Amino acid sequence: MSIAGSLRYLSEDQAKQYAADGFVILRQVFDSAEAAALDCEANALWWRKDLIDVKNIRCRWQNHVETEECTFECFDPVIDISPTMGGFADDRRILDALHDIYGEPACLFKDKLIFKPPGAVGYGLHQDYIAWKTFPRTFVTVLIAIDAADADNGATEVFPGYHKHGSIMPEDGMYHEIPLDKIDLARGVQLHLEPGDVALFDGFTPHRSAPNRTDKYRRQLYLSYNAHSDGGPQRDAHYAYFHEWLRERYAEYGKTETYFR
Ligand SMILES: O=C(O)CCC(=O)C(=O)O
Repeated sequence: MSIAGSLRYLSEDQAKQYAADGFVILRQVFDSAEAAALDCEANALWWRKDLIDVKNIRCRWQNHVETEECTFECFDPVIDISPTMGGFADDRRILDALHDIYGEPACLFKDKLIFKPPGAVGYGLHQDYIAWKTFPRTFVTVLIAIDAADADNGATEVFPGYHKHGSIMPEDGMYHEIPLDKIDLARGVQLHLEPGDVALFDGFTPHRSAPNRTDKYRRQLYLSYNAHSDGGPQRDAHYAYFHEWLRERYAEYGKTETYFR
C-alpha cells in the first residue's frame, strides 16, 4: 500500500498516521441527518425476524457475558438486504479516503452490521486477514459508528504498528485468535467514537473488543475493501467461498441444516 501523492479526503497527518499505526479515526464524516438515517435503518433491520434464525448463515451469534444465553449480534452480509447501508459503502468520502490509502480505487469486499446487544461478549484478539487462496492482503475495514462506542459498551480496541509485519498466526486458511503474550497489550487504543465518526484499520492490525456491559446496543457498520489491483471486484466470489467455509465449520459441530437467506 502506498500513500497517494495528492490526497482526496485524508489530511497529510491522517494519511501518515494510517501508514504508521495501521488505523486512523475520522471524526464526523457523516452529519447528524446521515447518522440518524443509519440509526433508523439499523433499527428496522433489528426487527427482520424473518431473517434472524440460527440456521441462517447470514446471522452471527454470541453468548451473553453473564447468562451465557446465545444472542443474535450481526448480519454478514448486510448491503443486499439494505440499500441504505449499501449507499454508505459507495459513499464518495469513504471511497476517497480509501483511495488515499491505496493510491488507487477500492472495491467493496465484505459488509456486516454488528449490533453488539447488551451483554454480548465481544471479540477475542485477532487479525482480519485469513489466508484463503483469494483473500486480499490489501484488506482494509471502514468502521462507521452508529452508536457512541466507549469502554463500557465494548469499543473495538486496535494495536498500532503490527500491521507492518503481516500475519502473526499461521497462514493455514483457519481463523486464529492471537495469544495475548504475542502483543504488547499496553499499546492498545480503544476506538471511542460518536455516531457519524469513522475508523479505518488494516487487515493485519490486531484488534479485539470487550463485552457490552450497558443496557443498550453498540451498533457499527463494518465495510471492508481491497485495492483494485489486488483481485478487482470480488465480493460475490468472497461470499460464495465464505459460505462454503462456514458450512464446513458448522458441519464439524454436527450442524448441517444451514441455509442462506
Ligand atoms: O465490533 C466489535 O466489537 C469487534 C468486531 C471485530 O473485531 C470484527 O468484526 O473483526
